[in-house]
Parts: sequence; structure tokens; C-alpha cells
Amino acid sequence: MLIRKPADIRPSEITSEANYLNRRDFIRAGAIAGGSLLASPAISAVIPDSRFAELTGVGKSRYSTDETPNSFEDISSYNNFYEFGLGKGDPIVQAEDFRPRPWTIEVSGHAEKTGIFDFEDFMKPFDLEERIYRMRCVEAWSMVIPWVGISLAEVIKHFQPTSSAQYVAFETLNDREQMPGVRGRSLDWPYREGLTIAEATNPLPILAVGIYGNVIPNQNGAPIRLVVPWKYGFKGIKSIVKIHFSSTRPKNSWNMAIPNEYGFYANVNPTVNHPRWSQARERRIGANIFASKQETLMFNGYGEHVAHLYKDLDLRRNF
Ligand SMILES: Nc1nc2c(c(=O)[nH]1)N[C@H]1C(S)=C(S)[C@@H](COP(=O)(O)O)O[C@H]1N2
Ligand SMILES: [Mo]
Repeated sequence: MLIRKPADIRPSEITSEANYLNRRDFIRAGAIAGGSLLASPAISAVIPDSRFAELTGVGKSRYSTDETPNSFEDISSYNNFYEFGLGKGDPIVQAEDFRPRPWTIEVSGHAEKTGIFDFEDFMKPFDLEERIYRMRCVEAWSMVIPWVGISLAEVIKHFQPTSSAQYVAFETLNDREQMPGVRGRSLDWPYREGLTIAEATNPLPILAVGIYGNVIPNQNGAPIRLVVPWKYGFKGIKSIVKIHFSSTRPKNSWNMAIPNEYGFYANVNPTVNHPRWSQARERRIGANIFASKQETLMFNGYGEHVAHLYKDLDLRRNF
């Protein structure tokens, strides 16, 4: 199958997978020779306003998996982004002309610092890091994605939530002009998601602004989207315009749409099946078509970092 790339990406603008893997080997070799894989603190996150531009000052993370990342083509052509169509191949085509600038993010609710921030100003206090994460969609497929982003925990700390802030809510842009999908009623727009404050301040979640060292493609949630690697993909809300510190549990889009199938927590859990299919196994996108499915891991393999958050929770009821 031939996979189309947006016409205006020059091959030189994309870090090819081969180069990329070489760079990683180089970094590993450095680590063995006595260096460190830990992030060297970057200056301030400067995100170029041009498509697929290279991100600079990106540190490495100790939370990255060693698994081989999916290709840039897989990651940018097999997407869920209902604002740009229901098919996996729709967003790469329908989000082509989406404009992720100018962009503002509104921070509101129970916090000391609130306001409406230009994307560039919003990013400045934070360090960019690469986080290579396993990602698991509720539809029983998975990928490994080399994100570039900022720590959500650092963002939360920066805005100084008060003790009333029990949850963090997020909203996607809702623009009928640019997003053909929101003219229809596939979901109740805008797309919404939320986390408990304990989840949001765990070290794993990031707000991603890049993939493979370059500015994130529109179809993956430009200019900024959430990544929560131990939860099903639908928690990873794209193209965020609002962050709200709330005292009550926020609504989340897939729970609003089909409450008996999609809960608030959405923790990856191979022992709790979706009402219409098993969650025990998953298909890795891009794998040889003869490859068998692989077992899904509890909390998508991130249990050592997050299982304690749920020790008093019945995960069968709180799915
Ligand atoms: N705004 C918005 N965010 C969204 C979605 C969406 O339809 N709209 N789909 C979610 C789902 S179901 C998944 S699996 C991931 C897919 O992210 P990716 O296309 O970057 O792999 O985005 C999530 N974020
Ligand atoms: Mo998903």
C-alpha cells in the first residue's frame, strides 16, 4: 500500500526513521560510556511556527520505552480525530489546511494563575523532552510513538492549583470553518477530556508538541495535545484550547456518547473487556500482517508508575 505524505513535506524536513534510530544508538552508546540518559535541562521551549520544523533543545527521558517506534508514516496516516472525519485515513487529508497558529490556551478555575495565553508564551517556562511511549487505543490496536512534549505535572505546578482543584479538564478547538467533522453530530462538541489531579501530576503524562523531533502534524493534534500512556487513546485529547481546574469530575466525550462502553478512568486493562470486544490482546500497527496479536499489559505496562493511584478503586466498576 502506498501511503501519501502531505505534499509540502520535503524529505529533508523529516528525521528519517533510519537516521533517528542511529541517533538513538549513538545516545545509548554514550550512556554506556558513562553519560546519562536523563534530560539535560533545556532553556525555554520555543516551538517554530512552521510545519514539521525541527525542535531544538530536546532532552531525553528515563520514561522512554526501548521498543522500536512506529514509522512516521504509520503515526501520521492512521489516526482518530473525529473533528476531521471518522475514518483512520481521513485526518491526514482533512486536517491538511488546519491552522494551528495563531493559537491561545485558556487556563481557568481553581488556580492561583489563570488567563488566556498565546501558545508561544504558554510554552516558555517548560523544558522539551522526548518521550517514547507505547500507546494503546480502545479499539485494540497499538503503536510506539516518539513524542516531544512538556511534563503535564510541571504545567500543573506552574499554574498553582488550589486545594479545591480535584480534577483537570481539557477542551479541543470547536471550529466549524476548519473542522468538517464538528458540522456533524458524531460527538457532542467540543471534544472534552479530564484527569484527576493525582493523575495529572504523575510524572508520565505530557502535553505533546512534536513527533520524531519535529513539530507535530495537524492530524496528531497540533499545536498541542495530551498523552497519557497508561490509558486508552481517547484520553489523549488533541488541539487543546482550554485547561480548567475543577472541583468536580469533568465530562469526557466518549463517556457522554456511550456511557456503558467508555468510562472516566479508561485505564488500559486486559482483564476488563469492552462490552463488544476483548481487551486482552492488541494489534501493533505496521507489524507484518502475519504477525500474531500481542498481549495487552495492565496499565499498558506502566503499572510501576501508576498502579498506586488506583489501589482503593474497583477497576471493574471504574472502567
Ligand atoms: N479532539 C480529539 N482528540 C482525540 C480524538 C478525537 O477524535 N478528537 N481521538 C482520540 C483517540 S480515540 C485516539 S486513539 C487518539 C489517537 O491519536 P493519534 O491519531 O495521534 O494516534 O486521539 C484521541 N484524541
Ligand atoms: Mo482510540
